[in-house]
Amino acid sequence: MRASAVNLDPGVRRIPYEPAYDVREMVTVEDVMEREGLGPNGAILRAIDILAEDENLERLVRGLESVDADFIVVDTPGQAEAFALRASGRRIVGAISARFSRTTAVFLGEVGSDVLVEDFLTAALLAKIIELKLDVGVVPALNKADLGGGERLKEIWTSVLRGETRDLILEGGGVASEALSELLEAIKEFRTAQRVALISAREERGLDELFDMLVEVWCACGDMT
Ligand SMILES: Nc1nc2c(ncn2[C@@H]2O[C@H](COP(=O)(O)OP(=O)(O)OP(=O)(O)O)[C@@H](O)[C@H]2O)c(=O)[nH]1
Ligand SMILES: [Mg+2]
Repeated sequence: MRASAVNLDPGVRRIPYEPAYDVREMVTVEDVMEREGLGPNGAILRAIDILAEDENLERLVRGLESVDADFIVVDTPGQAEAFALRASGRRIVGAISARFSRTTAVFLGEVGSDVLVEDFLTAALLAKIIELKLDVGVVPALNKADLGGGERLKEIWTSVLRGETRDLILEGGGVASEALSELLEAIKEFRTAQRVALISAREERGLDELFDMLVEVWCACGDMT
């Protein structure tokens, strides 16, 4: 099984892998800041809009087609809201999934931040909203498991996916937790994923489970080609 990585983040400076294709050949956040006089946030949004233009999308899909591998891992911008919650980002995902039928998103949370129950519930709610907005399957994964404390966060996130957050508000406390819990409860019917992969990219742990979860998504879509 051969896997290659592709960089779809126009804002990244250094990447710890050799990308088989890199969108920075079309646009970089740095250039956009310089050229259009934008700040970093505006420039990220603008760069994603530029990538979503017809001509660039075609170039991106051709770039992916040129990759000689069984699986392509596409590294998207870390600002998930800027990417997945905007029309341009979804347009990019749509163009990729129209060409590659098994396109599946991995929503990466991380251990070591958002450790307050309430903050983690908020992150899980964001993951859920992104799952609803994207027209592809989404597999939740919790990275940096090597930092410790991952099991507990995995449990919390799994409860969120299953719509079983009632007990968690006791731990988090406060009106905001309660409101969050109600929001999560309200959208639980739309859930797809049922579990979370606990992984460590650094120690290459949990990747088999993540892969199994991806296979399950592909099987559920009836497409194993
Ligand atoms: N301990 C630990 N650190 C990791 C792991 N994976 C990545 N890191 C580190 O976390 C830092 C941030 O890297 P990423 O989480 O990949 O995020 P990024 O790609 O830099 O940022 P965005 O794409 O903008 O979100 C880097 O210093 C990585 O070396 C992991 O599994 N364990
Ligand atoms: Mg990144």
